[in-house]
Amino acid sequence: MTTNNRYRSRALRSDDAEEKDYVGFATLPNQVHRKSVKKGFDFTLMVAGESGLGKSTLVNSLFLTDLHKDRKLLNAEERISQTVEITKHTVDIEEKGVKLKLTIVDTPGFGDAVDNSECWRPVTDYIEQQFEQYFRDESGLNRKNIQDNRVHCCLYFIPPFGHGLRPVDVEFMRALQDKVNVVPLIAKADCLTPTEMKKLKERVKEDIDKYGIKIYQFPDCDSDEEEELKRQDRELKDSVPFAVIGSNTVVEARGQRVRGRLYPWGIVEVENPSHCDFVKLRTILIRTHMHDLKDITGDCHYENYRAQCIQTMASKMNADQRVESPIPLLQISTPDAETEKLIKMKDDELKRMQQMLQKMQQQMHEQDL
Ligand SMILES: Nc1nc2c(ncn2[C@@H]2O[C@H](COP(=O)(O)OP(=O)(O)OP(=O)(O)O)[C@@H](O)[C@H]2O)c(=O)[nH]1
Ligand SMILES: [Mg+2]
Repeated sequence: MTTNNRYRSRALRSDDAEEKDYVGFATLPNQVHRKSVKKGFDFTLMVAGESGLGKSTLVNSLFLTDLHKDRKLLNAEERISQTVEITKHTVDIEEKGVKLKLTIVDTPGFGDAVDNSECWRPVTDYIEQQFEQYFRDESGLNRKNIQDNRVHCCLYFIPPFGHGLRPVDVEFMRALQDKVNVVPLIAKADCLTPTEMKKLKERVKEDIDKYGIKIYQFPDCDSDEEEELKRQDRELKDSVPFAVIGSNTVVEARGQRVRGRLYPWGIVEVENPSHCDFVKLRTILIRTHMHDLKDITGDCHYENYRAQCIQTMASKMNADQRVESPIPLLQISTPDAETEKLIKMKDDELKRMQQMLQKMQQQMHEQDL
């Protein structure tokens, strides 16, 4: 019997002695679980940052999990070329019966133009367009099958070559911070020694504080969690900004086929925790914090957008009676004098009938006595 069926049959049994005091609402989490598993999950991840930092390579490494399909992996790397426009890839993944619709939004890196001011604009515009679409759908007639394309997380790539954040990084992350969950990464971690990496991470963290950049904040672990879990949680948080390495080639290391980069002096393994934080990043994105990232997107970022939209619409409506809103509004007509008279007549009639009913009830009551 599957776990779900076991729960269901337990919920249906009512003659069980130990279930005497069991009304049944304890199965609510299982009901929710069943429903969400049936519906499936979705998650949208975006990458942004300077050109050539390995954004497209990393997202390919993140979700191509089958190391043995090396042909496919090699082809994937061959295919990766400079990203010239915002591209959306959607894949349906299934693991142990749980379906996930994963969308990756790859953005072209900045840096090629002489003037990089407002280089974040296409990215923030894209995020807002998804909010706008969701807002329209949510306010429309068919709210049941809304396609949710809102971006749940943006991985921002910081170059490994500098001494901290550059003004353009500060500006870019600030432009993103109120629209999406920003997770900062240090790209091409194989370019730095462990000591250099430690120093750069500290500088980046200092800069994030100094410039008041709001990055995604990991929720605190519950105080009654196991010590081991708390330790893992701390380790994850301490690793921010995550140092990552991307590769789509499979190489032979210590007798095993691993995803990595082959250099004349050795192999850099993408999934080796002593080489980079790739596994930690994948853990937070997929295993531990996907739901929280989605919650914050809906409850904070989208909610802010929605509130702003409604405010703008309201002030527009106040300013002039013509409604020019991003969504079609229902016209609420004010009743004219004739309609008001009719409503009043109906109200009076209703009142009279109620009084009559009360009288009849009273008479029946007196007869009974
Ligand atoms: N050393 C090193 N090179 C990498 C890494 N990841 C990617 N590269 C290489 O860097 C180059 C650029 O990679 P892309 O993934 O195209 O970079 P991108 O950020 O998508 O670039 P744009 O599309 O122009 O924004 C390629 O030659 C990759 O093989 C890494 O972790 N370390
Ligand atoms: Mg790219």
